[in-house]
Amino acid sequence: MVIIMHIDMDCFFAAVEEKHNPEIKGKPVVIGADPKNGAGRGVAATCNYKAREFGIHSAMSITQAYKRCPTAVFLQPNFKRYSSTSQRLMKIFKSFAEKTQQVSIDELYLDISNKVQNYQEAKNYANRIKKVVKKKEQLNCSIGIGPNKLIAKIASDMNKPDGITVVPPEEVHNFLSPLPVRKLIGIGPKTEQKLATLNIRTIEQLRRCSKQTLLNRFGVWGGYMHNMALGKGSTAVSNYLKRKSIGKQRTFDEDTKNSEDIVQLLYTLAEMVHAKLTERKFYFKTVTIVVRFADFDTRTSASSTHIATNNINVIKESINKLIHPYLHDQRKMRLVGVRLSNFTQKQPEQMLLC
Ligand code: TTP
Ligand code: MG
Repeated sequence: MVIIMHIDMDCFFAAVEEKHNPEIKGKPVVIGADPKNGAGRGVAATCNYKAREFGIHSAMSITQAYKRCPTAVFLQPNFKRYSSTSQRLMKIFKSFAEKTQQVSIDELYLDISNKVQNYQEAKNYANRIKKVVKKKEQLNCSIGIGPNKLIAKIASDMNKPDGITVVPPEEVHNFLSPLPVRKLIGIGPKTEQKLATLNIRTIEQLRRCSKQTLLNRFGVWGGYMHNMALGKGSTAVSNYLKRKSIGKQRTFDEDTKNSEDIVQLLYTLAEMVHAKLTERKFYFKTVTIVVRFADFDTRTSASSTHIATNNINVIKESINKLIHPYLHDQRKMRLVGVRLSNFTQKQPEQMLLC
């Protein structure tokens, strides 16, 4: 039986600050830009749960946060501190499973299939991990456990802070049904709005919608969303994707403004990066092109897909779209490049999902 765990630290930056300044404990704490008595610019990176009671949240403008709670403790981020804490935490977490995958500074997946026999044992295992983290780092985390990464990730967010949420396979549908579609990975405000026009607001409504309707409306992404609504997701927990990008660039023999030559070279570079991609069995989401003009002015432009792919045509279509504005520039080009990034490694079962 596959059992996946997702761990996410609670109000990470704020919790680290509270640990370092015990005198601010219990007060609302906001980490982010300087509010300058209400005239500041920038946003809140995060805030502790006390500050959340005032309606403050990540990415809110710092002036708005200040308005909601002027007496909060406002601190500028100390990234070095967060990064060293994160490194120590990850070391602890990684001692609990052979297969782990860190996804951000404060979260990671663990494949604990070979550590526990069932979901009850998984819950006990989660409690053990939480205890060690509390003892060694005096920090809280929340843990989600499920049959794949999608379910584990949604679950870890359900009982924050300091919670554990266990979703065995037989409970996946009931667990997902009442949740808003936004809980699914990749569904942001735009897709949410489009789904609302089809009267789809909950994951149950998304599941009940015919896959064909979603395919017609959203293309491959629609099919993928439907699979998520059914609770299907990846079980690949791997740190293997160390490489962040695969890129190639070439300088023209002579600076040029000839669109055909430019696109032709970009296509050749696309073939080259694609060969490397398939060699590594990677799937990408982001294509970036680099353009350097004769005066050395260098520009990059990127586009991303919702779903990771290894299709060369996607690279070429992105090139066509991204290069277009540069072809109208008066200047000649000296160099072009193509870069792929945002990698995943899909399992064969997931490829069938799309
Ligand atoms: P999150 O895990 O999203 O948030 P959190 O840990 O602060 O709170 P929660 O208890 O809900 O998990 O992000 C981890 C850290 O990343 C967060 O402490 C600060 C940083 N961050 C930003 O800098 N900007 C952002 O918009 C978000 C969401 C997070
Ligand atoms: Mg967190």
